[in-house]
Amino acid sequence: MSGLEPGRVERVELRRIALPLVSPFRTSFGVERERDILLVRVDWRSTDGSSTEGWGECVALTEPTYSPEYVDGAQHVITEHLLGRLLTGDDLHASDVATRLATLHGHPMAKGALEMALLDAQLRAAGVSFGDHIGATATTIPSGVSVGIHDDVDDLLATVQRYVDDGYVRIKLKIEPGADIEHVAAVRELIGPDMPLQVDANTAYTRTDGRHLARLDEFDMLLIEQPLPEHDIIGHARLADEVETPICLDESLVSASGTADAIELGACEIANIKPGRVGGYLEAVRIHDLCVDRGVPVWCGGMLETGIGRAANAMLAALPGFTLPGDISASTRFYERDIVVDPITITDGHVTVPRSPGFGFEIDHAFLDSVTTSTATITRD
Ligand code: SMG
Ligand code: MG
Repeated sequence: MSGLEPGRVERVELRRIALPLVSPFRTSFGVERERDILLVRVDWRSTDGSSTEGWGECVALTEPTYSPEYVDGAQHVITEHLLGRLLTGDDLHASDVATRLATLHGHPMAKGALEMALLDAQLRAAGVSFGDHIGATATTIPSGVSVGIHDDVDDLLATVQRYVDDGYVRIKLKIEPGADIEHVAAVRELIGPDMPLQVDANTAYTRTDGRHLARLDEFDMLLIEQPLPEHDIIGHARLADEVETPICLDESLVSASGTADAIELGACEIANIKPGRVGGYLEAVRIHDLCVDRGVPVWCGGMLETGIGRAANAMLAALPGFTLPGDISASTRFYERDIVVDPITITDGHVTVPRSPGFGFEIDHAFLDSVTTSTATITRD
């Protein structure tokens, strides 16, 4: 990677933490109440002899509901298969991680967490922020909030009103069959015609739902996110012809090349970029560049990250192609207390992009220790 000193990984710590959510978060695939999160800490030694630590956050959920990965599996594949390939050689760059792990299929969230930890360390060693490294320019970014499915429409409206009062500039509603048209209509009426609104189905519909989903067109939304199963690219392309609201892909997009194909087939009118889903922040930047080149608007998704992942997402979303508000809400949206000393907050609906080296967060070690449920250390031979 240009301008960064190569080095070696001396030691890796895999830490699991338990963080309760401030309220249950329901999607079409289930309810999250507490996060069990895998963090990766690396001790990095540059070829110039200096030592730095770097942190990565794995976005795999407890169960393989959002994608095939799950947190126990991610820890297992890292320990048994991935790490060994990174603990050799003295002149590693974070940008080599994907190539070194390429013969192992899948597991983008596990790979992405490792690449993130190395990138954080390598950037901190150079005193450079990830944002500056990739040419991100925005100093603040608009903050959107993702609202879970509510059984009761009045409860949903009360929740949305609270987020509007908090200053969020864009509302995303989770939907599923039976909790869609009526919910969107009520929220649109509450927030008025001008506030940006979008929905996310997390694959809950089928190819035959085109006419039903077209009923959402009258609510003038930014996009419909991932209505169909992730492998159904042709189905999304057909839906894009049937429905006026732009179709945005999330789960379907797992690489830059796959994103290029989905765009070419007419299935992806807008892209949700999530670094964990695509194997890391460097592939996320490549997808951003590709989408800018093809004229496809992008925004940064979220996986209920702690302050580690949220800071990194904010830096990524400061790239110029991120023209739509992302799911980068305040830390307090999900957590009572964060594991960083400088959690993401929103002011006038915007998040200030961190500027300090690496991914720009500082760990709150005492609190982190208090929520740690296990720690495993792997040292280089
Ligand atoms: O981090 O603000 C966040 C969550 C955003 O809705 C969100 N994420 O499909 O986009 C998505 C979901 C995935 C996680 S749902 C448990
Ligand atoms: Mg989504």
